[in-house]
Amino acid sequence: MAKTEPGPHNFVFGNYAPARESKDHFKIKKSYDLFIGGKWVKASKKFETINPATGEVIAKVGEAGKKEVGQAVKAARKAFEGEWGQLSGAERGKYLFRIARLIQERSRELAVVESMDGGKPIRESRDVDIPLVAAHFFYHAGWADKLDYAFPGVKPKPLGVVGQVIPWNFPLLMAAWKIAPALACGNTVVLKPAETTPLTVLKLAEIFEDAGLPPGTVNIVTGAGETGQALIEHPDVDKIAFTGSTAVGKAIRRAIAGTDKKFTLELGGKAANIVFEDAPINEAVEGILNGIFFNQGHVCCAGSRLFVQESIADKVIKKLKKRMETLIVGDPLDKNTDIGAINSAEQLERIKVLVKAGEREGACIWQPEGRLPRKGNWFKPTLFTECAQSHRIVQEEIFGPVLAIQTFRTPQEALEKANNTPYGLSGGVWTDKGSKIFKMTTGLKAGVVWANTFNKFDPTSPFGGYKESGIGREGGVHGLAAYLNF
Ligand code: TAP
Repeated sequence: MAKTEPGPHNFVFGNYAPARESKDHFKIKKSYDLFIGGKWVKASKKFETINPATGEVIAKVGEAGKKEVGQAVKAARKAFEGEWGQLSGAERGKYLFRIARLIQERSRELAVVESMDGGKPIRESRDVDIPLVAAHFFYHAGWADKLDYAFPGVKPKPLGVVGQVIPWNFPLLMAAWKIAPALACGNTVVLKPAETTPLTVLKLAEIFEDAGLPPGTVNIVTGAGETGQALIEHPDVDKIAFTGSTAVGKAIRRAIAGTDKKFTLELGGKAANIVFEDAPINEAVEGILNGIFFNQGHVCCAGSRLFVQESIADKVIKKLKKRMETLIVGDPLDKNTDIGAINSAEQLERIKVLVKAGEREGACIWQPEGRLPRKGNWFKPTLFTECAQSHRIVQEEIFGPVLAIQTFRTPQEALEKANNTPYGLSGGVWTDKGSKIFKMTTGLKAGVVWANTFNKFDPTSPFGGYKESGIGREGGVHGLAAYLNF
């Protein structure tokens, strides 16, 4: 394919005609209220949610204060002690199946809104996020009437009202990870989505209405950090389920210390992706790209530290650069796009600060040629070589499309370097040898380790971290246990 000049809105190598997903098959309202007790309740204040690819306002959204959070918790308590709490597991399962099917019916709409509000490429929201959202509801629907079999010999009981706070990188998927198991286990929910990505969760509330979910079973309070804090601190919340940064996770632990609230915290990460000389190199290169550039690197388990065996380092880095030159950065709604917009101006600034620190500390930066779109928040796919263990770009979570590369000679050296981080969420190993896979996966201090693949998710599989990456697991039977009293 001929190399062409990059166009004004695309960072393109090759003659790709735009293939834009249409926005005319659904409606986004100009303004959204809070979803409390099965009704849309006006908030005293509103804030704007912005398309990070264009800078345009998409809609206004309610900002819940302490009073509205209190109303939501009250509605959730009423539903727990009333209609929802009295349903059998089989009846709860029917609601979850209905919600899963409605998500599938509205999947195109949900995918487009997710890409507009958050900036991720439509290929990802269409092929990864939304199918997994439906899968989480289907999976947990199946458990709702089988909890006695999941935990034989103990009659598990729901916890009560669950307060859930989620981040902006997988807005609807994180909501599904939290709401589906909570409901399957018989709890009721108050959920706060992230300030920059409230829209798909509000659309999920419309789906709850369409499914006839009893009022108050799930309540959605949009807002910023203060809204999350009001929910965490509310005395009538029985459990906190939080996904977000380690700093806020620590603040939450301090806030609930001395209470009998249960909690799970899914926090940050700095995963090591380890490539041995006997790995299938081309596949590993694709896995490295997927590991760090999926969702612009806004992924808690992103393979942001690459460890390559010294003997193949030059070859792997050369192939990586060649492949990075073909990545298309641009319009999230274009089906050709590989890397979309950075979620917010604030996050873009954080990425820039850490990348500058990498250069200042002596690492060697490389980015492909090309021009970024003029409007919106963008960052080129970036790699650093000559990294040291002490560099900030190796130690701190960048949460952007930035890869820090180091080399190693022996498996032991790779393990020592990989585990030298405060985080312990995920990791990856690329090798042809099964025995090496076992050695590395058992030696890595991480909750999830992929072998010869990366960033694969499934509702049946527990997910969560060690050390500063969090406490507790979500998904699978382990995830159910976190929503039950024994
Ligand atoms: P945070 O800034 O921690 O925000 C997460 C959520 O908490 C948002 O809804 C946020 O509201 C809210 N929040 C902020 N301050 C709060 C407070 N004091 N009390 C209660 N809630 C508060 O994280 P983020 O920047 O949105 O997300 C990125 C982080 O999430 C990364 O570190 C990433 O690794 C982590 N993450 C982890 C996982 C798992 S499974 N481990 C998955 C995805 C993301 P606002 O949005 O309004 O600030």
